[in-house]
Amino acid sequence: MAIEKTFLMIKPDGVKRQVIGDIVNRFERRGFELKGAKLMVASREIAEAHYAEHADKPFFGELVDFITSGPVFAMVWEGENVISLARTMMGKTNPADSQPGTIRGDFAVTVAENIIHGSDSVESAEREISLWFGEGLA
Ligand code: DAT
Ligand code: MG
Repeated sequence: MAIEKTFLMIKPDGVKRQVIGDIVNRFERRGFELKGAKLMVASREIAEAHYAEHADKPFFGELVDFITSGPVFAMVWEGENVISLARTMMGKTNPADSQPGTIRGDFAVTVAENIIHGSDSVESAEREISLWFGEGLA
């Protein structure tokens, strides 16, 4: 285990549902530190780069449409083992499989609108932080 940084993003459904505060609060209470955050509408270019690993999937077009459909709340969090612990706190990709008490288990019911993104490895965290924030984090 190590001190890590991860990229988390509240998707347009989460921003519309007004659960930014609740979600930020969960990570603060767990003991993680917020290192950067911004509300922004993602360009198609950044959305396609972010989800490049899914470019061949049948849902890719809808995924990019959805992520660019309204503001997202992009964040960088730091802490011990934060990459994997944040994924546990988020719940499964499909909210139907997510336990109550997880973010997706509490706020979502369909995979297409599952409230939050979180990096899945050290490599993807580094790539995503640099894609969304560039340099200059606290
Ligand atoms: P995760 O977001 O848990 O890392 P992923 O990387 O497999 O999951 O997929 C990225 C996003 O794509 C996911 O959050 C929601 C969407 N998605 C995944 N599988 C899907 C499917 N079968 N139908 C529609 N959207 C899907
Ligand atoms: Mg993923």
